[in-house]
Amino acid sequence: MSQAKAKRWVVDPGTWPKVSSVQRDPISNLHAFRIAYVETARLEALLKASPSKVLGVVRHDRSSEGAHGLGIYPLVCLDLPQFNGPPLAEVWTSNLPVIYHQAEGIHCAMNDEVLFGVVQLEERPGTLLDSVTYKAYRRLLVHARALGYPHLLRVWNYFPHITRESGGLERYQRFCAGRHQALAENLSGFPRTLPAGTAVGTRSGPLTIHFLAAKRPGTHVENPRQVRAYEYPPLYGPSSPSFARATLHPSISGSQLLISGTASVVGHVSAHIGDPGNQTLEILHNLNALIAQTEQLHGVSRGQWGGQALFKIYIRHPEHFATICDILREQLPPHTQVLYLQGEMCRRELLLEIEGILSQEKSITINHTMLSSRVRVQQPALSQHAKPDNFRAV
Ligand code: 3EB
Repeated sequence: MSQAKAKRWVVDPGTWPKVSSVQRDPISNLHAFRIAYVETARLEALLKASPSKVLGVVRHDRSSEGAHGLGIYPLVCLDLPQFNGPPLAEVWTSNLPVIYHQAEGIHCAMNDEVLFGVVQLEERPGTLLDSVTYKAYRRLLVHARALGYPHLLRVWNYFPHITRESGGLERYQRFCAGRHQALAENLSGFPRTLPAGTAVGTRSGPLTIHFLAAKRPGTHVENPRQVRAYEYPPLYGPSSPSFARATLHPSISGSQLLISGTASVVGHVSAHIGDPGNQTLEILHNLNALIAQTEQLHGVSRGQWGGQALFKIYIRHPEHFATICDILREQLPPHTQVLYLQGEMCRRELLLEIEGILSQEKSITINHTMLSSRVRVQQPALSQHAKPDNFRAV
């Protein structure tokens, strides 16, 4: 990487206005990152008030591209139409000092713990998605390592026409091949160190990858109800998908669980074909199992997930929105921030996918009775090996 070409800014910590009533941190004011869905209409005012604290912004209306082109923070613009409510942007903030870095099409913001970055590559006519993906991943891995953040925690991948055929393979399969090759070559500890992931099809736009990397390793978690994605049989493509089901990021002010895009997949098979309601319930079951696994293996107890919680729901067909939304309104805890977007899953039969971020705040004991009464999950009819666990995590 050419340091000479790189632009760098050091920005002092300032004060970030309160963006959401659910954000609270009574123990420590220092946090490596926080995320909030903020009304796009309020975004500019918030950013102007305190640009120093922004790690990155994710917008879901491509028309916004260039709107903040002069911002020093990484900006991700995705063509994933939002279903309901006022337009929301996802804002990543930190109250540690932040440094920005831009080089070779990569834009990063970093503090003493984490790096938030985005890389975007156009697909030129005649090039295949595997080679574009390989190039993007190589770049991000090389840069993140050179900047001192070798541990990938979480990656989001977006590109159009995800299930379209291209040269005898589906585009998602080509994407998986390029990603697999770059990670196998450049990620130390591969595949056990693979980050949590999302891969969703947009309506238009370049290959856009944003990611969170860290100075210290996170803990990658697998789901007992699902085959590890990187061990999927070749049935789904020549290279397996390179992601973990979740990553736990430990931090002094409390940990975050970064949950991958979770679909109605049991074992490695898509469940409830054609049935958005049951796919939603199966996903909740998968999320419960994943959270329970994290708690068992990593000494977290249910009552500790009292910090902020965000969920992003990707839905393939607008006509399924009402059904899915009705279920999730009941099932997700009231203090969660939820964003519904229209996007395409990598398998044609998958109708939705849910990703999330849960936070713990250390030293806070939350009344368990209060938590259990907040959320009740109906057990999906087709649950086989999952525990009868309620979604009490947040
Ligand atoms: C699945 O479980 C559904 O390729 O990065 C979910 C999350 C899925 C991430 C990825 C794919 C990815 O296989 C698909």
